[in-house]
Amino acid sequence: AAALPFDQVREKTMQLAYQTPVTDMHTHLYAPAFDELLLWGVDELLTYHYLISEAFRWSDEPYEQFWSWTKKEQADWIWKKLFIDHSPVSEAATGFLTILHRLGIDTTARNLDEIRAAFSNITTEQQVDRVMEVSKVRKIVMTNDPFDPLERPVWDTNQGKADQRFYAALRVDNLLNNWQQAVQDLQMLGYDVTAEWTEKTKAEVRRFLVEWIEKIDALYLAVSMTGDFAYPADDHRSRMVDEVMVPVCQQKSIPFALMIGVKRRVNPGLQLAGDMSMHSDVSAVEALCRNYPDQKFLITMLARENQHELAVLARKFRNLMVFGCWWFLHIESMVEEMTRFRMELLGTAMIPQHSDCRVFEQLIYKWEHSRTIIGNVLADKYEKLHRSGWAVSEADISRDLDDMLNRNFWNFIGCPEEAN
Ligand code: REL
Ligand code: ZN
Repeated sequence: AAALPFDQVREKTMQLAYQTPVTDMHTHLYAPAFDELLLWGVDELLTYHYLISEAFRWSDEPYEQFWSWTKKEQADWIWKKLFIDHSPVSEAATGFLTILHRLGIDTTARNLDEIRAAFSNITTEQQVDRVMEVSKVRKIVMTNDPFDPLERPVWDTNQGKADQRFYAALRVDNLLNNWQQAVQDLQMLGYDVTAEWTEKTKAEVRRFLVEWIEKIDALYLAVSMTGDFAYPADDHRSRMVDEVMVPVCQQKSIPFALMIGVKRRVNPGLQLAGDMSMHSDVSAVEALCRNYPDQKFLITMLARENQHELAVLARKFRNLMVFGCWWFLHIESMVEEMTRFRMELLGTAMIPQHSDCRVFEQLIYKWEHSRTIIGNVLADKYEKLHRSGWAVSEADISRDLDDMLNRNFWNFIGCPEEAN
C-alpha cells in the first residue's frame, strides 16, 4: 500500500477517525423492543443525570421540588439554568448542542419548544436508525438486568435478540454488592438460595448466571464496583468472584468486566446524579489477572489517579483489556490525556472509548467528541513515525482505527467474526 506524504497524514487520519464504524462496548441503551426502557428525545437528553447535577450548581431549589416536576418541567428548568442563563461550555451541555447540530436543528432562536417540535413525528425506530447512521455506531452493547421488572418480560418473550445491532451484557451488581437484596431477587425467580453461603446456594447462583447468559447471549458479565474493592479478601465479594463468577465465565468462555471506583449516592437528594468517584487499589485487578491467567478481564476505573497504573498493568497481563474513559473522565481533557498515555504504553492494543450513553442521541456527541481526540492523538504518532522514516498508508490507518474502535473488543471476547 502506498505511503502517504507527511502533509496528508493528519487529514486522512481524521477523515477515517470520523468514518470508522464503532462497536460501543458499554452503554445503558436498549433495542427498540425494550420499549420505554429505550430513552430518546429532547426532554430525556436535557434531564440526563450529568446535566441535573450541573444545573443544581445554579439553584437553591429543594431537590424534592425538582423531582416532583414532570420530565418536561425538569427539562425546561435545566435548559434555562444551563443554556439561557449561562453558556453551555461543559462537556455534557456542549454535547446536547453537538447532537442538535448534527441532526440539522437550528438553535439560533434558543427556543426549547422549537427544538422539541423538530423531534415530533418521529418514531423510535426511525430515530434509532438515524442516530446510528449519523454517529456511525454499528454495534451497541446494552447493560441487562434480569431482576428489572421492565426488562425481564422482553427476554421471557424472546424479543430481546430481535435487533441484530444490539448485544447483551449481564449485569451482576447486586450479587456482589448487595447480597441481601440479591437473595430475595433470586428467590423470586425461583432459585433455591439462602443468605448463608452454602454449597447449594453457590450452585444455584451459578445456575442462575449460566441460564441467563444463555438466555440473553450475554457477551460478558459486568459489575460496577465501589472504590474500596479489595481482592483477594476474606469477604463475600471474593467468595462470589472465586466460587461463582469466574467459574461461570470460564464455563461459558466469556470475559468479566469490572468498572471500579464509584462511590454511590454521596448526595442521595440528587438520586442517580448523586454518585461520586473514588480512588481504588489497582492491586485487586493485578491479583485477579494473576490468579486467573485464562480468564479475560475488561477493566475501566473511575479515578483519574488510577489510570496510569492500570495502563501499566495491562502491559503485564494480556488477559487484561483496559477500556473507555468512564463517566467523569469522559470529558475532553481527560480523554486526551488518557488516550495519549494509553497509546504510548500499549500502542493500539486497547479500547480507547465506550459511550456509557443513557439516551439514544447521546451516541452522536459522545462518539464525535471522542473520535476527534483519538484521531488527533493517532495523527501525532503517525507524524512522529514519518519523521523517523516510517510512512503509514491509508490501509495502516484504517486497520489501526478499526482495531481500537471495533475489532479489539471482539477479538478479546473471542468472537473475531463479529468485527466484520
Ligand atoms: O455502569 C455504571 O455503573 C455507570 O456507568 C452508571 O451507573 C452511571 O450512572 C452512568 O450513567 C455513567 O456514565
Ligand atoms: Zn455504565
